[in-house]
Amino acid sequence: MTEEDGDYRLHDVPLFLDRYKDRFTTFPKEKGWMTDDLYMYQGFWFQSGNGLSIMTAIAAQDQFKPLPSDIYLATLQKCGTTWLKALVFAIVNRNHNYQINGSDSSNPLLFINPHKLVPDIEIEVIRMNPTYAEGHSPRLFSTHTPYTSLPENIVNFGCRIVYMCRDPKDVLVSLFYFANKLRDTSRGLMTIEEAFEMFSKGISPGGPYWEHMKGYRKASLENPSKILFLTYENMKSDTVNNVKNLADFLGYPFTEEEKSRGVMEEIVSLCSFEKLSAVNKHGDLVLGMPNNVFFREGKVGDWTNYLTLEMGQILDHITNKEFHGLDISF
Ligand code: PAP
Repeated sequence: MTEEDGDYRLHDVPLFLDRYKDRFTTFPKEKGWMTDDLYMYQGFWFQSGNGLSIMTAIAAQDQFKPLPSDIYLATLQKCGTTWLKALVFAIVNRNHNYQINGSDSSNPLLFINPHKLVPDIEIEVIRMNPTYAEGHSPRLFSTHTPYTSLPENIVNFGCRIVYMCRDPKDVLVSLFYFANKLRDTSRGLMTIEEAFEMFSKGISPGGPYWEHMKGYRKASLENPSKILFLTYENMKSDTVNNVKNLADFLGYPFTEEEKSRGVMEEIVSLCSFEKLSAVNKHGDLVLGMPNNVFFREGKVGDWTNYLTLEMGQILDHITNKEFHGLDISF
């Protein structure tokens, strides 16, 4: 593992993960984006490697222990995970008097990457010490795992899930840049044509993109009180209203007094692209993964600067066909 000593089962991780190796070595395999390979498991492409990977996703299915009061933030990579983590953390913890390291009482979002504040379940299973003390409620976790592959008690317990979806054209461009920053230099850079080809065939981490979205969308239509389905674009166009709805859904509604004090607007500002990207300009989330890799443009429609019109039309065509009747628009 590449995380700080003591946080993960550093010496145990290879041993721990070894037991999952036999489960996937015969699965269909494709070239990876960030990692060497992608493996097909339960209908989706998972990354190779030790971190967010096929091994840790299977380990989470086997070993992660959900609690009914947990809140899960589910996304495909590059759909707004970092932003959603910050917003939900800020909403749920807004009345805490922060005492990080006993000295600083300011909000952790002003100096900690949101990815550290809301851990992934796939990483939690290889952590030496659990993130949350016993009795802490609610626990906030995130995941890129498709709905049908989640550790089953997340669904059985009726845990609340917030899913954020994003226009696939912008997801593709964002993922393309992310992958080229993180992949091993010996593999060379991906071209946008190669990335488009793979993405449109569904071969991307967590993909097929459209299947990932459909799984959570259908579940949210069946169970709207437990699964909230958001889009990055709608969050961008009316963040305050979305923050209000998020707080209602999570069971942390804003009081009239908070509304009149402008607390919702404060949260929007604290979690803005400008604020978070400034806080995370330096340092690493884990070795080899700089904090700033999660902040690029933060815009809707940036794809027009990188994809041809024809590529955009092909992706839109697939989206219209796949999302027909699901009431998803960007
Ligand atoms: P992850 O799934 O790997 O954690 P994720 O946070 O979903 O990544 O995606 C990063 C995208 O969200 C980037 O988009 P871009 O490449 O199109 O620019 C990043 O800029 C954007 N992003 C990060 N923080 C914010 C924010 N506070 N507001 C809006 N967009 C943001």
